[in-house]
Amino acid sequence: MIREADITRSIVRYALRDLEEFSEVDVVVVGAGPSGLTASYYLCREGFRVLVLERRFSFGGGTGPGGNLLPRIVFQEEVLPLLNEFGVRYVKAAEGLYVANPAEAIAKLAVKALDAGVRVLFGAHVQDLIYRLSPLRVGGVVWVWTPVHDGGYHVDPLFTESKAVVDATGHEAEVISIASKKIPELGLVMRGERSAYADLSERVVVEHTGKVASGLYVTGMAVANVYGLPRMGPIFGGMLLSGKKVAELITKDLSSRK
Ligand code: 48F
Repeated sequence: MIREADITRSIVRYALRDLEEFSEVDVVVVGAGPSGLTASYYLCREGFRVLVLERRFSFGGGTGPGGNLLPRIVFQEEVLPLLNEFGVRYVKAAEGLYVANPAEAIAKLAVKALDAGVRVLFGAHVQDLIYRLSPLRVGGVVWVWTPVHDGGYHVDPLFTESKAVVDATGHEAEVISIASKKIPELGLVMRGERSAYADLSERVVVEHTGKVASGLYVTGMAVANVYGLPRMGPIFGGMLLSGKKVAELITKDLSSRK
């Protein structure tokens, strides 16, 4: 017979083990959209302990709705090796452009990341950062459960310390926006996302991906908001390339500290 008490015990015992482990990791990635999942996959493959905190209860961020709710997203030619690595199927749709199904793309990114060892916590809203002085650096994140945040209750949070924090929160660039207001010592200024220019945006978002302060990195659409770059709409190659690039930069930075 299935006992309700055993259901509860099982959940509490294993969930609390996870939460204890999540008090300190190597890298916190905020956001389980395409850039965050790609970054976390490549970081985990390098042997780092990676935790993805996602305020929703699902993967994908802006991927699922495709282009204006039409179930297709677009990738450019240079990203095909990554799609092949993730096992995402695509077909050629125009010169240099390939279409894929958003549900498949995000499911396969998520499976790849989880199989590599990435830990994911759903319903965790990052509301602040941990910082240190001398030397000045970001040292982790401050988070509460999403229903607590959305309910507007004042509930003291939990912390996750880390060597690196990645803002993969999409258009809002929530983490860096918080840092720009609450850690003035970092001197961060949000320039705000600009109007659409897909070709330019795909290039410059990847170029600007990287470290914004000691211990704090940016990837994906958040890059556009931080640096005043154009948006690109439902083309996703830059998100994957940006995620891969930030993972490589963090790997270099953390490896040189060992
Ligand atoms: O928005 P999102 O998919 O960001 P991305 O990886 O990709 C952008 C594209 O989806 C698309 C685009 C480019 O083609 O224009 O928009 O840059 O995923 C961001 C994730 O971060 C979560 C949010 O719920 C979403 O799943 N998120 C945002 N703020 C927080 C957060 C927060 N404060 N704490 C936890 N998660």
